[in-house]
Amino acid sequence: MVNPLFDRLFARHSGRGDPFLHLPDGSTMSYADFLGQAARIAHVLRDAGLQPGDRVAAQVEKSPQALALYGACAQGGFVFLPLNTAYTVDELTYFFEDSGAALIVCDAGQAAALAPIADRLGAQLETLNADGSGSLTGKAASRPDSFATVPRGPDDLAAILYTSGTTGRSKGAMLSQDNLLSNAETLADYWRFTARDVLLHALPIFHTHGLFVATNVTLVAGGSMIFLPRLDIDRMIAWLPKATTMMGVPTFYTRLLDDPRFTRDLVAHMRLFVSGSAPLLAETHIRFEERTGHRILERYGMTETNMNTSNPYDGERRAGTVGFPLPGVDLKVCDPETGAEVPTGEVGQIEVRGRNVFKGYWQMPDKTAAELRADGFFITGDLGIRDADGYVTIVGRNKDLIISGGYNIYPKEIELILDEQPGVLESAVIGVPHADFGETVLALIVAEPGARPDLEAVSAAARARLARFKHPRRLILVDELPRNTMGKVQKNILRDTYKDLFAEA
Ligand code: MCA
Ligand code: AMP
Repeated sequence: MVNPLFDRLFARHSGRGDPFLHLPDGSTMSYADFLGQAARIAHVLRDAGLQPGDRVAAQVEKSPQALALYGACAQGGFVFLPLNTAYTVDELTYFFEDSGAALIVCDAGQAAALAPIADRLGAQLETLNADGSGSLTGKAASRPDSFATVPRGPDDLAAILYTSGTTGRSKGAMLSQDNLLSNAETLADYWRFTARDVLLHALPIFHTHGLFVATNVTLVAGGSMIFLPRLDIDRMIAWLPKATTMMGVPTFYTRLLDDPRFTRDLVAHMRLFVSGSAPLLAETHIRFEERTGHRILERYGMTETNMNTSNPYDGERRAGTVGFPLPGVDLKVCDPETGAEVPTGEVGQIEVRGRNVFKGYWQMPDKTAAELRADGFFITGDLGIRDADGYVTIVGRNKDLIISGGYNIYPKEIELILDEQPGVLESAVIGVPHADFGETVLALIVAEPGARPDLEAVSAAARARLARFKHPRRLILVDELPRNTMGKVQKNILRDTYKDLFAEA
């Protein structure tokens, strides 16, 4: 075994002429063609002088070629660094610089804006567009369709995924080959994936859910994916008859339920629906079962840990819970202050340990030490309860985090920008219930004495620097922020005050 991740996920499918990807235009891409494309791209990367361990940062639209870039990185021993397509140039600059990316791959439309940054950082730049064209695939076209796989060990890094931090500075989660592979194998087994499975894939491929959960599980099982560029209900409904399984964030399920064409008959043949990345309301779970007869299987994970818990395949999928720790995952519910385990049925902070748990934050030893205990337990920042039957329920967060449509948003990053604006004394950014996205961003602004900040200008400043999904839906001027005796802003009071603002569809 020279390169466990590549050998077990990709190489074992070499020569297979049957479909790996079913594409929106009705065409398919076979495993053999996909692996050929990955090998050609691996040649381009190596010929560009990249060494094993170098970071390849990619902000590209979802396409078979974008997925082949992931395969190329695995085969060539490069560290894949996928980036949300919504990130602004400001946000990207930080990721490129922090990771020391050797190569940046972006859409041609972004190249002019990113080229000077790549130059300054000494990184190379290639383009890859939504339709698969671009300089990367252009160069790859003339390269051989096989590549001598670069040897790698289980502890070598396969990917870095940035997650936002409570201080406003994003942290690069270092994921090893074994982190990814062990979790994919566990999930494929737990959820009974086989080569006959056809997964309806409409998630983005720059986060754990769409890339590592959906794609790696399919690769382990040798199944295929209906590869849609994004959530598009018309297309989902058209393709569901050809699928056996689907994965999505809760918004996928609420939007499907809102469509009268989503009927019991349409999905009678389906084997499995999986939800995660954000809490699935028990009400959605129940509505889904009433409509379709299927019980959604909810699981719980993090960028740093891949998947930690899952409802059972055969046993009861209990609404509102995230199920049991997966095989090979140790899970404790602990007192946040002392770290001691709390009794069954009591709320505590969830800690997890296992082969799935990451290697730490890229070049941030202090942050790693603060969250990853010496005995291997990772402090998730999620608050949960384990009941007498062993089911885990997430009841809240010990971290200031908003999850909107499955995307994580750390208020601090937004508050830092709002606080800099003329006339703003301070701000508090909170998540409030939202009918479509689960939660959305609301900003409360306190003016400097005597000042009248221009809220539209304040909002424009945030828009210029932050990805669209992080923009506050509304800014509200308030006289002061509620504080406790320690002077800390009581966001729970604010969340309660504004809870009904966006709750109705
Ligand atoms: C798009 N917009 C959003 C979001 N997505 N705003 C807030 N939150 C979002 N999630 C913006 C758009 O830019 C647009 O702005 C406006 O909202 C409406 O867009 P719409 O067409 O409704 O959005 P969409 O394209 O349909 O996308 C919604 C979505 C998408 C399908 C929920 O965000 C999505 O695919 N989310 C999945 C995220 C995901 O994969 N998370 C997994 C992270 P404008 O109108 O101004 O143009 S991995 C993870 O969390 C862990 C590890 C785990 O457990 O999985
Ligand atoms: P991320 O930083 O994108 O990896 O998001 C991880 C966070 O998403 C976790 O720490 C949880 O707070 C949340 N999360 C993921 N899955 C679930 C779920 N099924 N229920 C509730 N929260 C979830």
